[in-house]
Amino acid sequence: MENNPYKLLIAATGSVAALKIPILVNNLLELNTSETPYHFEVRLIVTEHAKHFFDAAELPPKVIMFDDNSEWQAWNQRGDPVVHIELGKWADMMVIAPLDANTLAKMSQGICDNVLTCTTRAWDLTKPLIFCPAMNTRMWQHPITSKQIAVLKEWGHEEIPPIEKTLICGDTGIGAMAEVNTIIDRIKVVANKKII
Ligand code: PCO
Repeated sequence: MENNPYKLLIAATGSVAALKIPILVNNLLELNTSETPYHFEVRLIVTEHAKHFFDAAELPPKVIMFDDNSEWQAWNQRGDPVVHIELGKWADMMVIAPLDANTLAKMSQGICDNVLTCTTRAWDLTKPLIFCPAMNTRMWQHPITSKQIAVLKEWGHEEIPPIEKTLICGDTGIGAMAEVNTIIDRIKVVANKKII
């Protein structure tokens, strides 16, 4: 199974819910036992603002993290790898958790100005892409949000909707990222479709 891993590209944007990235990634790798039909190999893409919310030292050593600097460092001349293209080819599935209001807006318009949005812009739509919005309730309720989510769904991307909680800023309402277990359960179901 380790020779034929299921390649998961986890992506994080600049919502405070990015603080859940270490637990999401660690819990995913803990699923890799001899009893499970899949063996996840995880790579992580982050925006510059996502890095603000977690400590990369809490990631399992096996997980390679890509940021904008990795993209620019990798390419110097013709023939060098283009990170956002290589990651898209590598991945069996992409999961954006959290997807903040800004990156949602950019994706829906085709804007690609960092390693994460360049990866989604070049995404092969035959492969699954799951997104987990997270934002303040007031942003969530603005009519532009549902319009932009509908665009992503039209392309076949799948939403795991945000939930109601008392948010980090003290407001209570919809906008918190779906629970890590909910996200992992969905990843398992989608991954199983490829394996079975
Ligand atoms: C800030 N925005 C938010 C939205 C994202 N928040 C969440 C949860 C976490 C804690 O349970 C951070 C995961 O609150 O997803 O808080 C308000 S302006």
